[in-house]
Amino acid sequence: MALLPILCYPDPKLHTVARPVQSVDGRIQALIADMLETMYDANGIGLAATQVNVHERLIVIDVSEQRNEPMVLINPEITWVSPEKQVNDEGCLSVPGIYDGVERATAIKVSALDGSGQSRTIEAEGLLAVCIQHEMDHLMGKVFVEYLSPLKRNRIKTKMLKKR
Ligand code: K1U
Ligand code: ZN
Repeated sequence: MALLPILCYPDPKLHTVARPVQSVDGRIQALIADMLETMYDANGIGLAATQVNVHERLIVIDVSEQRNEPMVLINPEITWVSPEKQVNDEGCLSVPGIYDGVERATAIKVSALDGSGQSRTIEAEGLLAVCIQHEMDHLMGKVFVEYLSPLKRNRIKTKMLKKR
């Protein structure tokens, strides 16, 4: 297993649209193991392959308190979103130190393959629903700061560039 470098905003590679995973083979299983290790090491609750510069539709998540309930979503598709929306504070491992409110659906249904290539349907609410929507945005090349005002976004961009 290996820790993978995480791309930092405003790296243009974060805006790449990911392609579907063609086959859940040994290469993908090794990537899943590395992404889980990287997510736990960074104290994140989720990580999209885009963030480690792999542009395939794969995300890992663990929102459990004990950090022992890893979830793998391959080729995820949202099949239902609740009409109810809520603003939650979000963070991002690609935008370290920045937290701000984003409006998301409070509940969603998602179909995806798991780490063994089995088809799954997930009904999510609360933090899990927020995290899945955040990670699926990454796969579409969208970073959460793009929901913020241009003024806030530009301030964040300047701060991140100075940090480099
Ligand atoms: O995608 C990522 O960069 C991971 C990100 C996921 C996320 C956190 C919060 C809301 C939506 C999505 C993180 O894990 S940020 C760091 C973190 O652990 C965290 C931040 C706020 C609340 C809970 C956890
Ligand atoms: Zn993120």
